[in-house]
Amino acid sequence: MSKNFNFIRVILSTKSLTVGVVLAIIVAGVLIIFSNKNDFGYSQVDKVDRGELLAEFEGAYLEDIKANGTVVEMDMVAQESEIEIFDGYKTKVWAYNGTVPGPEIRIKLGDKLKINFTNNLPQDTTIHFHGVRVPNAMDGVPGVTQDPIKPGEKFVYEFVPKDAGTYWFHPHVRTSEQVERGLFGTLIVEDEVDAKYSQDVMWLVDDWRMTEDMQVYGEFNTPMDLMHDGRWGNVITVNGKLDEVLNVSPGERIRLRFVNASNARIYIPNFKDLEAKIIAVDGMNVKEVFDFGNLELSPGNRIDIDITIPKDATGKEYQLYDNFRQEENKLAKIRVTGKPVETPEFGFPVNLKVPDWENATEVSIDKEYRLNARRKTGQGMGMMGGTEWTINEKAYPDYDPYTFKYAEFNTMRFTNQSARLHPMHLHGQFFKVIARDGVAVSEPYFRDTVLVYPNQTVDLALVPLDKGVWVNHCHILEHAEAGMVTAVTVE
Ligand SMILES: [Cu+2]
Repeated sequence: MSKNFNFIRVILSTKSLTVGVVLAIIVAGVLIIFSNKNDFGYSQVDKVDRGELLAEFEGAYLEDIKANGTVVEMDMVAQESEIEIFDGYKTKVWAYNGTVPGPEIRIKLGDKLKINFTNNLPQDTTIHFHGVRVPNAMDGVPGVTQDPIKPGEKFVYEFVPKDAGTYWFHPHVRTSEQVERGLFGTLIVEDEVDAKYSQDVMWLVDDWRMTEDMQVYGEFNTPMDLMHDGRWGNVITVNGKLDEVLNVSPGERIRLRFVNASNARIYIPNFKDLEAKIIAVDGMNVKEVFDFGNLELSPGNRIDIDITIPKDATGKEYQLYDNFRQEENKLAKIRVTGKPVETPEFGFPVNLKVPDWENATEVSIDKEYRLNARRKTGQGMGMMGGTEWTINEKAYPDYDPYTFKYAEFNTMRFTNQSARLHPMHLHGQFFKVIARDGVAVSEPYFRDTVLVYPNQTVDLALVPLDKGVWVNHCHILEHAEAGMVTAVTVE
């Protein structure tokens, strides 16, 4: 106390006027340095050169792709349909071309995909191609990139995907209802290496909330689902089946692709007694393969793995488990039969150009997204049950758009101020996680969806190469329906 008092007296003393002026200048300088912050309170001082980080990104993925001249054209109809999940029971669903999952579309890198789409649903709809870098007008977001497609109307989706990998598609209108009813399919853009695997197989994981007569529970966006982690089901299927089995021979080398099409359920898929390496995440090849079994598969995420079936495994079955929560779920299995076959020999299809960005946390945070919930005011207890999910205190369609700079090194932070899970998905871009709770992390891959745990911060870096307005939302579909959507403009 007395020291402070003396300090003030020194400044005020006329005899010490010069000292006072000098001190005042120093204090003002310090204040200026510490007030050099952006709207979110983070320092804007970059401790490393953004140009160097941008240079590290060079060649990580294509800015644009040259079409090879092949057009893969197909008709697709969204319609009411019936499928058999439980023996002897017809479950009413909404489906693309009558099946759940919908079509597994396989094209080659450089092919143009043309989908002549018809909406025969009783509601408006659109199709969003999750993770695919498409021209903005093909992104399927009503009110942002296109008008909703009305019942009975048609729309042509047409684009050349810029990246090989595992993708999927689903509606972006009343998504929590339309996806839960069965509207989704997969898009695999094949690279040359894919042909070398003995088998290349999709395992699409989904959960359903079913009634006792094996029908999709018809209340969506319930107050409970909105307050918590969305609609977790009571039935889990892989490729629409309760007991999906992949038959293999010993020695086969398999590419297995996982897609999580659930509204809200998160999985940690793993085989307990079969070694498998993760070779791709969210479509893109990783820089270094790593063990399968610890990575979350959140709604929207994809994981591709490379498995070699041991030569002495004839007669064995390998069970795929989910261990995200305490209970253990059995998902699907691999059954080994027959005589051993030759194992295809080739290196993992890694992308050595994925930047390390080891110093990325030395760059200031450009944009912050605070994720939170609030009671809905004004309208009382409506369909949303009174809970709204907000990004920066706004619930979609109210939002503050952010602008990211095209082809520059940008950073962003998700700050989860709630006690719930939020797998955040950014359309049209890939990003890299650089820190969690302020601690640098090294993920050797890009993503398009990242799970943000309760009260956690996740920092990302990205170099946007695709211009347009892209939504950025929670992939727990109930949270998105209740407002957890914003948009970024890349220009
Ligand atoms: Cu969420």
